[in-house]
Order: sequence, then C-alpha cells, then structure tokens
Amino acid sequence: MTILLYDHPLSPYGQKVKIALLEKGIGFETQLPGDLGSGARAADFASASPRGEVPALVDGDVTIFDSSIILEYIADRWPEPALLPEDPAERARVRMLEDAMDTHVEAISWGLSEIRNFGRADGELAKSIEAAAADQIASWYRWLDSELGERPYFNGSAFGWGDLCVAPFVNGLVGFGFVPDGRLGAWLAMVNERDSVAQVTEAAKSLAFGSAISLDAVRELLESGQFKREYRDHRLEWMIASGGLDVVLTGLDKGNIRFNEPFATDH
Ligand SMILES: N[C@@H](CCC(=O)N[C@@H](CS)C(=O)NCC(=O)O)C(=O)O
Repeated sequence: MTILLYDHPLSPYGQKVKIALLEKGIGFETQLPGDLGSGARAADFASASPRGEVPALVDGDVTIFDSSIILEYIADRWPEPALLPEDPAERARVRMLEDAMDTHVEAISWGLSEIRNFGRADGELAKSIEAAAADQIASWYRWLDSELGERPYFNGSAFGWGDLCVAPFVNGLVGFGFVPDGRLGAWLAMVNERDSVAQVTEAAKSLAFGSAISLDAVRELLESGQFKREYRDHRLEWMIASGGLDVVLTGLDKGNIRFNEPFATDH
C-alpha cells in the first residue's frame, strides 16, 4: 500500500519526513491539502491531522501527525537503514538538535517571511525585526558550528537523523540570504549534494520561484483575510519577543492572523 504524506514543499517539517523516506527507499505520494493556510480543513486531511498541519502521514489505517512523531514511526516501522545513532546519549543529542530547529530556528524563517513576503511591517519596525532576526541567526549558526565540532555530520560519522533535522531549516535561512560559512557552511554544501536533500530542496525552490501566484496576489489574499497565517506557539512568541507585537495586533484586527483551530476531535 502506498504511503500518503500530506505535505507542503516549503514546509521544513515536511522536508524532514521526505528526506527520511527517501533515505530508506520507501515509496510515497504527497498531497497538498487544498485549504492549508486558510484555517479550513477538508475532512480527509482533518482525520490525518487534527491540528490541520502538514506533514501528516497515512499508512493504511494508521494516521500520524507531527514530523517528530512521524520520524519515530518511520524508524520503528522500517528500521533499516537506521538513521539515529546507536548510543543513547548520541540519540538524545540528535533529538535535542531536532527540537531546537523545530521550535526555535523555524520561527526565525517564518518571521522573516512574514516581513519580507507578506509585508507585515515596513520602515523602522521592519528594520528592528530584521535586525533581531539577524542577531539570532548569527548566534544559532555559532551554536550549530560548535555542535558539529569535529564530526563530519551532525549525526556522527555518517548522514542521519541529526542532519535531516537541521538541513531544511538552515536552507530556509539561506533562502533569506543568511549563508553560513566555516564548518557549518562546508557541512551544508556536502549534505545539499545528497540525492534525498537535493530532491526536497528542488521541490521547494520550484514552488517558490515557479509559483503561478505572484507575491502581490498573495498579499492581496492576506489583506482580504482569505489567507490567514497561523501563529501557533513558537511563532507567536517569536514575533512578540522580536519586537513585532504591533504586527500581531494589526493582523488579529484585520483577521489575517489566526491561532490554531480547535483540535479536530470529531474525526
Ligand atoms: N510541530 C509540527 C509543526 C508543523 C507545522 O507547523 N506545519 C505548518 C506548515 S510549516 C502548517 O501546516 N500550518 C498550518 C497552516 O498554516 O494552516 C511538526 O513538526 O510537524
């Protein structure tokens, strides 16, 4: 039976899962939920993802949401080749890296996208949010560089979980012009040559650059309230902590910022 992944090519969380599936040679199909970004959820998507978020995996009768839980499922269901290191402390180290990317670093890309792509702020406000983001990125890059240390890969001696959890997020920041140098830069160049990573990055780029919908049209959808950005957990915190409280208040007022809809308990 074919594995179905509800996904969006630009989602770093979806990219984590696709890299793992590709590395393990597991065939899968992807589906973009039609209403993603609006707050509405089609029934089939809601039953796989009660929070209405991608990625969500469907394996026969089994449905799983959240990229980290999906990665654990993939590891349990298809153990070979193993993507986590063997040593318990190393496994914990890699999972901490994953958590740091998922809950801290992603918020920076997402916040930059709010400013640059969705035009949430201009003038001094935009400048100060951008400056906060640049400082944070510099410090995350220093941290990642030291986490890598003398290892060739975040996972240890070979590519694995630690790498597939970092690459999508650093590539996201590169997309905003923050190109790492030193050990981190060399590692990124190396992993981006891997087939699995190259495939998901290519899919993201072709959506970003080949999209039929222009930035002006996206902004128009946002202005009219048809497209509502979800400010869930770390994203809301990031925007406020980085000086964007007014961005949040204006978006709530215009109805183009929303929080997560109630968890779909009826599916
Ligand atoms: N913790 C979740 C986060 C997933 C997430 O935030 N997905 C975003 C896209 S990157 C989403 O689907 N948002 C729903 C929306 O904007 O409507 C995971 O690891 O899978």
